[in-house]
Amino acid sequence: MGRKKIGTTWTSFVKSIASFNGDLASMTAPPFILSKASLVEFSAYWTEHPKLFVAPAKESDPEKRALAVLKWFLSTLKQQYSSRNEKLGSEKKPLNPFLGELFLGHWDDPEAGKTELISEQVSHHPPVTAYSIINEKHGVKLQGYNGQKASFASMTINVKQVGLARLHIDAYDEDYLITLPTLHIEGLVYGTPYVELEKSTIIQSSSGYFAKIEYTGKGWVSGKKNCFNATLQKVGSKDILYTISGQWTDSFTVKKGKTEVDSFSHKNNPTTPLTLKPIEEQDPLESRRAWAKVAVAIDKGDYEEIGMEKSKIENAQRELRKKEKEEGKTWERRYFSSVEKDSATGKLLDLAAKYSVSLGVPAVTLDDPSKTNGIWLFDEKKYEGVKSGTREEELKAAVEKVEAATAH
Ligand code: HCR
Repeated sequence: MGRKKIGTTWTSFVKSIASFNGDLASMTAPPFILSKASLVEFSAYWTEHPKLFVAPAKESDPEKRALAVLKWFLSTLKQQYSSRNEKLGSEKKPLNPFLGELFLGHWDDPEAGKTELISEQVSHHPPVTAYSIINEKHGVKLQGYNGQKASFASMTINVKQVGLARLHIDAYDEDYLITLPTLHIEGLVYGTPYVELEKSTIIQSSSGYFAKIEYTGKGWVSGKKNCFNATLQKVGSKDILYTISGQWTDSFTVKKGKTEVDSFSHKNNPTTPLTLKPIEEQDPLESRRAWAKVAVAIDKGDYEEIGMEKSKIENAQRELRKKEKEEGKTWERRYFSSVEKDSATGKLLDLAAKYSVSLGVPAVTLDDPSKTNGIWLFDEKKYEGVKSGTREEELKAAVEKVEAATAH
């Protein structure tokens, strides 16, 4: 009886997404596939292995640094795309962050030291999350922003990511541009959704290294899912310096020619937990605190309560936007600013465009900024203002506005 009910609900859900408009936020899902985590939390997946995140800074040879960056990137894929799916086929729909929603925390690692995470929802329509992840001790900084464009075809949800990530290593004043993979949801028809990556992503370094990762899905020979092949090349040469292949959800090997020189397995590399403030000490705009009541309702599986609690947040946001429009104001992002041009990214894109063509890889271009409501950069001045307390009044006023709108 219960099984039939879930089956029926799932079928109507799949039917309903067949007509959705490409904005993931507009997709309504039954309570049993709702996740308690908001998309603003997903930025944390970049650094659940802080040791690998800072490893490039320890390499004095640029080729080894580029390889270390590639290894770290590959290690992040399991967290990004399957960590909510430990039991295969249990992917869930995340909560849609509201404008200004924050996810703040840090990782403490005996080797890497402290790595700080700042993630902020910088746009609601279209939904865009920006993040900054900094390890001061090793001078490694990652920043980026991303949104998603989705479509439904042949019983699957196809998701194109817009935006990019950029890693900076202070000691070598080196930048790495990382493009974001396209993905689709498998298992929809059977009620067992999981992510499969497709096509390719590239990592272009300012020092002239070019990594290409090709997602091959289910390997023809191995029959295993989530497979990939990656290569690292020096720009201007067709020689392949390293190849890496394996399963991004499990393990991979690094080869120089035919010789295995390194390997990585998730089994032997447990993740480092992110430290968050207890909910009662969090800022009211921090994700877990803001969505706490919705999370309780999701745990209970109470659709009505979920709807009611979500509506409180959504209506308050609508009211705020309306007021801002009337007053000719816009919501001040706490940590990020939108820029017309980002020259560091521009240089990397030029390099990547030049070499991708010679290597037969589709040219890498910056997504039209209108798709992400701008190009979003971490704003150090804003950050310093928060840390030093000089923006205290401004932040207090912003929180009061949200709280007043929610109380209505
Ligand atoms: C596609 C997805 C929402 C977007 C998620 C993104 C692309 C967000 C940015 C992160 O850095 C990387 C990332 C990882 C996630 O794997 C990806 C999500 C996977 C599923 C979710 C869909 C909206 C869920 C659809 C609902 C299913 C159950 C049918």
